[in-house]
Amino acid sequence: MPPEPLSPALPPSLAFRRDGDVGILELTRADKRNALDTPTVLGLQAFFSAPPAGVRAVVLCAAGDHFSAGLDLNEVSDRSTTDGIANSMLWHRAFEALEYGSVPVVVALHGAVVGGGLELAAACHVRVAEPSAFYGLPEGQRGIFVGGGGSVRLPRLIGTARVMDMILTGRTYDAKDGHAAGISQYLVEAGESRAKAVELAHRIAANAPLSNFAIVHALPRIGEAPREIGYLTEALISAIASSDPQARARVNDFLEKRAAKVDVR
Ligand code: 1HE
Repeated sequence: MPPEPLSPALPPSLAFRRDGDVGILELTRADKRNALDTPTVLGLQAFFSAPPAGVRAVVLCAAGDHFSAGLDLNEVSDRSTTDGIANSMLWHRAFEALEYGSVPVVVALHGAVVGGGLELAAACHVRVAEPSAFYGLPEGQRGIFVGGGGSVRLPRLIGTARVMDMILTGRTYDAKDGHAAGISQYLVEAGESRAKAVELAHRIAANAPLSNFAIVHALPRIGEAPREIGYLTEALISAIASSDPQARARVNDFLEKRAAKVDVR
């Protein structure tokens, strides 16, 4: 599959391909270990704010030996406090566009998944890792702090105590321990993360669009809402989703023995 040019154009650090209704977005700045510079972050924001027509799920993956070395440190050295705030808020908007966009995102992880790279992975909806993956937050060592929403998302994913330890001491987790801690949902063999992510994305793309919308938008918000608001939101969303013609057709397919049963996979 050749890369597909998009409008607005992606920066050279990102490439897009299609596999049917699955979009594959690749970080392509392998020579800099996919360090995330401002054009890349703006490219992610533009892409996820308006995914290409016909794309119903996205795989985010990376070229080279590492998923991402995080923030491009060249951008930090001569930045004012005001510019630092603006830059962090730019990352927030970009990763929110991903997390609360219109398509679920499966991320394929290998090699370094550190700093802003881990923040990016945490904004995705499903994480698939290879044995080479390792996770770290070297911000403490670099004299900085997470700025891509990591202090919001990572404690929810793996707990404040682990994140505190990672930033304070520079502790890293290998793929196995990261998986046990809950960073990845799938741990696959070397070289298989992209194929697994594409397989999962095809499964997601086959869901009813309204179900995927409810899952991506309601589930995390319900998790953060007070109980009574959570129950109310759940009742409303589930009623809306199940009154959709696609839901009716799918339920009828099952009742009339045309749909697959739940199976171990
Ligand atoms: C970079 C970056 C970067 C590599 N910014 N240029 N992130 C970090 O503190 C991680 C820093 N990176 C590393 O620890 C290592 O590069 C890796 C473990 C990821 C990979 O090691 P290796 O031996 O494969 O590569 P390398 O030789 O260290 O790097 C290759 C090139 O990429 C080299 O440039 P070159 O011109 O000498 O070839 C590196 O300078 C460059 N490179 N990482 C800029 N991060 C929103 S706030 C988020 C806050 C953070 O993300 S803090 C964490 C920053």
